[in-house]
Amino acid sequence: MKTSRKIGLAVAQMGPMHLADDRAAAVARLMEMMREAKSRSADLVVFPELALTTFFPRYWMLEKEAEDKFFEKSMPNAAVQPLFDLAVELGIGFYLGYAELTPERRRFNTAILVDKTGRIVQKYRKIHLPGHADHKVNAPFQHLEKKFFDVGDLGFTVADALGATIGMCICNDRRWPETWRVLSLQGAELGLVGYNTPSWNIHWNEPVHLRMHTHLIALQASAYQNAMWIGAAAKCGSEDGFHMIGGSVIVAPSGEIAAQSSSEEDEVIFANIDLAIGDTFREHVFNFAKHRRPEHYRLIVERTAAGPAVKPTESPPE
Ligand code: CDV
Repeated sequence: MKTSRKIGLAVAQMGPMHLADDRAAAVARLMEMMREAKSRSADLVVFPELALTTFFPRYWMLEKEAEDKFFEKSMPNAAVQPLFDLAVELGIGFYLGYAELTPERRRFNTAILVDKTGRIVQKYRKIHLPGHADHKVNAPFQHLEKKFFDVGDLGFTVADALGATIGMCICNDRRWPETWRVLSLQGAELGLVGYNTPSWNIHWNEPVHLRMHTHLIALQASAYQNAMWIGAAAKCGSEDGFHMIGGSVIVAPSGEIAAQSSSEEDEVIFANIDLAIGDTFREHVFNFAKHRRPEHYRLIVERTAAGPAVKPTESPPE
């Protein structure tokens, strides 16, 4: 049995952020949940994707209007500084998702990892951007991430912080096995993800229950196959009439759910996670060095879309 290596992990789910809600309201809610996380002895609290605003990609507007209303020009800025100050005061780290406008006027869907001293130790810019860039006039709402955001340019990286090797991703990234494998190949023991998942799919008539099912199955399989813990924080409930799923979870390297939210409101869930559980999986069934066969995985990096079958390298036995 391995010596346990425990860290307190909190996931702070947010209920709806309406169009009328300003940054101060968001930050006040995040601060309240950060206090609760600390009271439950968390070392780290995970907040959602685009936690400071409503999920604005559902609205058609010009890029400039979106920049003015929903993007952060610096981080921390005056509105968010109290959250950083509280993290230092309490001695707690956090993951925070927000819309980033760079000095070069590039726009990213971004998450940062902040340590207990208030320092940004890692930044991630969302790579798998779902949705579309055109105006779907007949759709009940838009999903304009391809219009408002550039594809992330920082790759999938890990940081040694808060007692763990931590990797980050954002929302739709969690559905792609490549995300988690690239993180686990760098030794990630804990993956953090924030999300806004609309309950309805504007592209096809997907039954609502599948939204929760595919969310959970992606996280549980990814945690297991990569021998890592995952903390996933929703922004959920009905934002100005547009409903999004909850289902914030902490998943163990076994794929089992260690904690799950039970509301569609602001809610903190917590688990005292033992990173050593991941070591056991990494040593045995997912001992990458022993069992992976990258020479047979070339298509994964050579192809984006599915293409023709490859020829077998040898004839099958008679
Ligand atoms: N914000 C997201 O990336 N949402 C997607 C929706 C569009 C499916 C998700 O994967 O949850």
